[in-house]
Amino acid sequence: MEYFNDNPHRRYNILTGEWVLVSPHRTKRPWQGKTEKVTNAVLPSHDPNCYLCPGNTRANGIQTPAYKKTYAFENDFAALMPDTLSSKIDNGLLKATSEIGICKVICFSPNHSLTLPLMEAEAIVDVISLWQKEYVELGSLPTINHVQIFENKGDIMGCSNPHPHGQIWAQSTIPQEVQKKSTKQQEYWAKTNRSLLGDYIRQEIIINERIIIENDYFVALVPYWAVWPYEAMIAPKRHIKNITGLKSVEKSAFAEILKKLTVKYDNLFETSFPYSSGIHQSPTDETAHPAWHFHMSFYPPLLRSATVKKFMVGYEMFANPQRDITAEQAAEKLRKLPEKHYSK
Ligand code: H2U
Repeated sequence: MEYFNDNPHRRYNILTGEWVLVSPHRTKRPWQGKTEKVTNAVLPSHDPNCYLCPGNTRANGIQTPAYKKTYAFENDFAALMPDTLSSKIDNGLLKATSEIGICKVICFSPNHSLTLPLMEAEAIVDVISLWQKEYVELGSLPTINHVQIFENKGDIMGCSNPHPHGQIWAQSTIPQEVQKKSTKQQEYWAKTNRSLLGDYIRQEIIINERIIIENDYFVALVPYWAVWPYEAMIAPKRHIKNITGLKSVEKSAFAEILKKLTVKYDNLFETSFPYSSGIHQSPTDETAHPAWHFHMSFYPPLLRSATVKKFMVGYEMFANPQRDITAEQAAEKLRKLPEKHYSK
C-alpha cells in the first residue's frame, strides 16, 4: 500500500511470528556521519600465516592437508563438544541442561583471496555438496537433532580470518530461531497442506516488488518483514525440506543465485560486503517435518556505505527491531546493481 511507503508501520514475519517497526519517513533525516569508501586490501592466494590455507599448520599443531576444492574439519575451539556428560539443574527458578554438539569449519576454497562472489559458480556447487554431506553425516548421528550451517563474512561480523570459510554447529536440541520457524510452518501446513514459504514466494513473484533475482528454480528477495537494511533470502520455488532434496539442476541454480546475490552485495558499496548468512532447514530429529521449506538468509549490517553500519541498539534492544528504508527500496537498489563484480 502506497501509504506505507512514507509512514510508520509494523510488518509481520510469517516465519517467526515476530514484528518489525518500519519508519520510511526517517530516511529523509540529515546524515552528517561518515560515508567514505574504504580501500580494499588485496589478499594473496596463499597466506603462509593462515590456519585455513592448504599445507599450513593450525593453532593446535595439526596440519591442514593440501586440499584442492573444499575442506571440513572439527573446530579446534568448538562451542559444543560431542562428549559432554548429561547433567541438569532444576532448582526452583534456576534451570540448565547440558548440551551435546559438534562444531566444524568449512573451507570454501584453497584460494585465500577468494570469497563466494569471486568464486566460479561450479566451485560454489562443491561448497553446496560439502554442506549436503555434512548435513547428512552429522544429522544421522543419534545425538544430533539440528545442523546449523552458517557463514560470518567480514571482520565487522566477528570473522577471524578472511580465508573463505563458513561453520557448522550441530547439536542435540533444536535452537530457538529454528523452533519458531518449525512452529509457524507446521501451523500453516496443518491448515492448508501447503508450504508457507512456497505460498509466500508465489505471492512475491506476482507482486514483483521485493524480488532481487529469479531463475527457474530459486528466488532471491528482500523479505517483506526484513530487519537488516539489505537483508535477503534465497529460497527454492519448489517445496524442498532441506538441501539434500536438491536435484542436480537445482543445485547449480542455487550456486548461480548465491553468486549473483553476493556479487550485487559487493557492488552496493564497492567493498567485500560483510554479512552473516545461514541455512534454515528441517531438523534432523526423528520427526518427518513435512512443512519445512529450506531457505538461506543473509543478515548484512551495512546501511549507508562500506563503513556505516546499522546499529541494533536502543529501541531495537529494548523493544522491537526497527528499520528505516523499506524492503521495497532495498530490493530495488539491489535489483538494479550489475551482476558483474565491480573489481573485474
Ligand atoms: P570465524 O572466523 O568465523 O570465527 O571462523 C574461524 C573458526 O576457525 C573459529 O571458530 C576456528 C576458530 O575456532 N579455528 C580452528 O578451529 N583452528 C585454528 O587453528 C584456527 C581457527
